[in-house]
Amino acid sequence: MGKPTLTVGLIGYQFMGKAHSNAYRQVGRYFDLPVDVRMKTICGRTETGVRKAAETFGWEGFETDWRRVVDDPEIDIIDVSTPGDSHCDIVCAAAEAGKSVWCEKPIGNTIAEAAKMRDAVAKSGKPSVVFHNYRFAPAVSLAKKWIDEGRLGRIFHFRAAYLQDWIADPQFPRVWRLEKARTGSGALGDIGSHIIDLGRHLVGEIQSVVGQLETFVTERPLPEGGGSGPVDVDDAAAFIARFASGALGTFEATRFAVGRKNANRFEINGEKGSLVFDLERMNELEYYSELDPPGTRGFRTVLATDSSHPFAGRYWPVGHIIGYEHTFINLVAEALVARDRGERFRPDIEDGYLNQRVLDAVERSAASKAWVNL
Ligand code: SOE
Repeated sequence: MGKPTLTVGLIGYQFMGKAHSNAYRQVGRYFDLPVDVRMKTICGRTETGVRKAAETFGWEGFETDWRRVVDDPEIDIIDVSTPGDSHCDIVCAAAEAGKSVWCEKPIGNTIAEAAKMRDAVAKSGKPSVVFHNYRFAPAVSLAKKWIDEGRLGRIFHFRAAYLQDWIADPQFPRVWRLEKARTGSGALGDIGSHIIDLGRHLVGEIQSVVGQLETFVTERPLPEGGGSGPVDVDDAAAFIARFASGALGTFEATRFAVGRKNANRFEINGEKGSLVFDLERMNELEYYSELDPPGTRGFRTVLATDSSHPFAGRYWPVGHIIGYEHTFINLVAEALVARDRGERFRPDIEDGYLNQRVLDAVERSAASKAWVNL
């Protein structure tokens, strides 16, 4: 008697479609899973593009109409990796069709959409997933383990910055991520959602925020040519948060940190010590402990590949480091195991909604120039 099979339909085939395809294809080769993953259908609007993606990424077939994928009775999981303006329609249709929804972040373009998706998934009774992949970098999972073990004690600060620079050139075209109607918000939702999720995951729920949004370049060439168009989303966001625990959060998300390509870094300061994670050194966790003998204290670098560390041994022996793509493989593995055990996987659509509440509060705070309570 072989293992049961979970059949996946993936909607979207660009960057996240590529990362998710790799995870579905690889996960069974590195983890002992209770199920086999069948990569049945990948979907995209342009036949030439999605046909090539199916061949390249290893999908059995392809579709150009997502509704046909949602209606396929053989499909158990609908993975939503499209631009934000189609998430709500696809997620709600998939939930209503009784599928398990696995959605990219942020789940919605607005809090209203996020609430609708949360409700549709809750009504379906099916487990859900949101692709906040950085929780599953071994060093971040190790930070979570140590915090939960009380190694830092009371947390005073969560300080996070997610810095990119891919649109610092004003001639970069107004792609879909720069159009509010397509994407909801700019750096705030796209990369700010990641550090919000990490803050909630590692420190706890956020009680109130005050924020500032900035759009440095307000007009850009249209990608299809023929002139230029307005940019109506933020290029950069900065906000302060008060966690329900009383910890203080400082968050920055920008696409204008010239020289920073995908620099996602956080530092957590507690009464007994501090932790620092930097995606550009993603296998390492910087640790300072007040418990060390006086005179010997200092930040040390822990390489999160030890046999006692999360995900250890899944890929290579101690000291052999892993990469960005492995965070998605780890996430998929954890989600499949949780599903099999009937345990709640996190982050799920409820986390996606709670993250969206913070995004919405920051936008309202920036507009009103005042603190907003969640
Ligand atoms: C673009 O900012 C992007 O691809 C984000 O959408 C991803 O979530 C992030 O992990 C990498 O950068």
